[in-house]
Amino acid sequence: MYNMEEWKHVFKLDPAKDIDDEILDQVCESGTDAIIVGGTDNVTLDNVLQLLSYIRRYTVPVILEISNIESVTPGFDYYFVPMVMNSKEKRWMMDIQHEAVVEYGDIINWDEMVAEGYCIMNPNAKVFKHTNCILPTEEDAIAHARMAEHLFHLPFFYVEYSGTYGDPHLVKKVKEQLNETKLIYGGGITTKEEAEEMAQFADIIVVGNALYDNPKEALKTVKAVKK
Ligand code: 1GP
Repeated sequence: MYNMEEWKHVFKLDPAKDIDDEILDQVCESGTDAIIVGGTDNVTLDNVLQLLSYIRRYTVPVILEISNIESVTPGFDYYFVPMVMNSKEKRWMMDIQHEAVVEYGDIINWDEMVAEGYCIMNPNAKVFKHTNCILPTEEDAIAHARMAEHLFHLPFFYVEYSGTYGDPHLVKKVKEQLNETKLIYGGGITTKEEAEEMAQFADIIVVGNALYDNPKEALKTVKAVKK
């Protein structure tokens, strides 16, 4: 449907957070390759539907990054399914996904489902605590990337620093391991310079929080990476 292979830039909107319509319009018209709807806490069917129906007035592809089963609804172009590779609990890698497939397996459109191997690198991020992660060393992160590519054949490996700007050296090292699996980087991108830096290594960069904190600067990250 869409050529994700060519995507470079994505905005992530948190359905639990308020955003002005005017800014939302600019996000939708920014030229970003897609908008991910996703968050950690207080993601409900109500706030997901609200955001979806607003974004749907535009042509930009819209993805639901599934954080809980209750908030899943039809109408998105894709559903990204996080599998947290550095969680201490198998639950976050496999079991909650399994539960969902037990319940909805008959009606899932598999062409819309896209798995993401998550490697969460910021110990202060909500999602790190929520999914009971262990902080990976560079060596660990590289091994997760190799497993994502060679053992699991995942379409995406997501280096997640949510809330803080990450280590470009590590992102570069991780990228060197990946050929088929695409690398997503997210975390702390607030300026076009940071976007450019991470886009040297990551196939796709994700900008989230900055849209709420300093939308004017955040919007500039699109042109910085899509030349
Ligand atoms: C969060 O990776 C995204 O899942 C983006 O991170 O909110 O820090 O930009 P920020």
